[in-house]
Amino acid sequence: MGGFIVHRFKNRSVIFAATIAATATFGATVTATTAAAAPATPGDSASTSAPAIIPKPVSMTTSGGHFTVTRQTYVAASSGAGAVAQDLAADLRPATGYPLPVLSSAVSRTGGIHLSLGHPAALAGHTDGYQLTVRTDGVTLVGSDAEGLFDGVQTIRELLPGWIDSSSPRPGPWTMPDVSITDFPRFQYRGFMIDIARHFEPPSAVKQMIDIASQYKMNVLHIHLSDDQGFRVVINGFPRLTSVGGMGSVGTDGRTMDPGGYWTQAQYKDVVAYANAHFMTVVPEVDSPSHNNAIVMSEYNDTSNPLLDAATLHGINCGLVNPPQWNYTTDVGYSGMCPDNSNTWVILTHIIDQLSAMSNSPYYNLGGDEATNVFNDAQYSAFVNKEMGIVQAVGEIPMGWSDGLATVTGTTPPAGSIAESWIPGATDAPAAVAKGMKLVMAPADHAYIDQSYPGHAGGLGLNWACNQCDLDKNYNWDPTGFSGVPATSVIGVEAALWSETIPTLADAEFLMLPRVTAIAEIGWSPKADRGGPSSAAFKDYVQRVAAQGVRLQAAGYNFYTTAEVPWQLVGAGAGPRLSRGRTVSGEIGVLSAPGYTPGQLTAKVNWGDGTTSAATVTGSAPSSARVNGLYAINATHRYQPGHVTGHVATVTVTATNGQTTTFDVRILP
Ligand code: TNX
Repeated sequence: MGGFIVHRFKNRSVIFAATIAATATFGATVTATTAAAAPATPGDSASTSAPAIIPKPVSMTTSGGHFTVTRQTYVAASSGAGAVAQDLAADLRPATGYPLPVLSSAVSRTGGIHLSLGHPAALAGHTDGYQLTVRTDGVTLVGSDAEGLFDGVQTIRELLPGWIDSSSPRPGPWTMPDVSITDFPRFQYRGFMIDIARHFEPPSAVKQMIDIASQYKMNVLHIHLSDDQGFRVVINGFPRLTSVGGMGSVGTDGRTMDPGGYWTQAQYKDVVAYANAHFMTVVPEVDSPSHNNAIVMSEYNDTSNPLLDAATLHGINCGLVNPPQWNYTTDVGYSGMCPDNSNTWVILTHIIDQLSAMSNSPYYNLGGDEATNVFNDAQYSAFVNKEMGIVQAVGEIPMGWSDGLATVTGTTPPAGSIAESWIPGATDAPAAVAKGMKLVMAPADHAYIDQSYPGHAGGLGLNWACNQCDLDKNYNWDPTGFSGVPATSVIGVEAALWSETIPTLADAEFLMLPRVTAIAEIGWSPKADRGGPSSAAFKDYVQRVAAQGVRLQAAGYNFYTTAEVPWQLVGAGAGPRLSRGRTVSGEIGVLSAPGYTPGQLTAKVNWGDGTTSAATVTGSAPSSARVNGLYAINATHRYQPGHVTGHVATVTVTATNGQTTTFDVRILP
């Protein structure tokens, strides 16, 4: 069998090499790499004057003052804004500990956050936009629709201190700078793709990815549900798809295969509902006519299934391996279902019907990539043309990978169907334009967030499209900047997290963050001169990524502390109690210091009584593919009688690279 199988790197580097030759603008991937995360030149964090919002808003002005969320703050919702107002209150309650009641819009007291739907002139002609005004006496958010309102709420979260994303109370104060923001997306489709076929992820993990992606205003969750190594959602009438096809996954760490898993239909619907509540539509993908060994292996011997014709069942296999065998490596381009076997269409029709009925997107993704080892053009186009007809018959718009669906001679995608362009240089995009398709741009060297980081941190990531790939590579490109790709054809972008190398949620987060912020910004923010690591746009962006550090750490996410970002130190007081009215002892604060080890940090405390002493910084240091945790700051002090005035101490933390932060600790009697 080995002779037939095309190995990933061989296969894809051929495509890649051809792309480089064909694309004059395509340069070699060279990123400056620094061995360790070397955060920040001193003072970098302070130089961010505008609020650090990702994606960057269309327009934003600041006016000096600030609004503070307090125990008295309420959220007011006018008609149609209630659900998003509840989201906002729920987002802000855990860290603030405040009640944040949601009231009807009739409330006119000052000090509230007012949410409504409307059509301010500045949003004319735009969908999913919002206007946000923060003033000392209150906050007003107007959404052009509920999705715009939700996106405005994400901006409110980013205007607050990053500790707002903590699941337990933090001391605040919860101030937001006074701003006037008008904002709307550049592209309607801002996707995040997760592959749960190569490695299984449970619904809870995908919900966390929804939290992350929707926080940066992404609005499509594309789930790659099936591939050679696994089939991940129950299809009624075909229990073997999951009981057989769901069991394995790509083997890592010397294993032949890793454990698999699958979702019930109830779980799938629950994830769709969760995505819906976060204004993400779910695009299901079951890859065909190749990349489907899990389907073939499940159904090849499903002879007692009354829906299938047992006598001709072996005829579903058109793959290069016959009889079919499991292959849990990262090989591609060997499997295939036969277009002229009736069982193929019984199986696919049930899959398409059931997934379309359970999803909430106008699109059904039939895959269509990397099938040319198995099928000639006539066979391939006959297959996908028939399948696109089935997709249309259930009222969905066909979507698939552009290298096949658009590029192979003889395919006839209906006008307005969607091609996802993934070949570096977008050489697979012009064919889609010529066939009247719309484009989602995911050029692998920029938007495939499964590619390795510099130093292959943690052994994670493939490297066929972008070896040693740092954040500048994800950020510095433009979806309409490829030859033969007119802006009118592009509906959006997608960050694709393929999972061959990622067995755990923490590994997935590591590759996803902060990269997803780059693709989110490209999808949302106005076109900018994203020219390279030294461009003004990139320098501005990495400052704003730096401000995400405390936010991501407060939320407990794993992420890559790239040396391209000047990560900041941010502390918060812990509110220690005096014992016997005089002694402070134990934890006095927490510190976010992404990428720093405790040994790089020193802390001292000015106790407010004329004395200063050292504090300790403790916690788990960063390790391979894991960010460090928040650090605890501990100290002991005994006030002299008569010196316990005000009970406020000041902590200063200094890193070996000169970065520093200062925060107050309110000492409780
Ligand atoms: C290409 S993109 C693939 C996937 C792999 C990915 C790995 C595409 C349509 N096919 O099957 O998982 O590269 O980076």
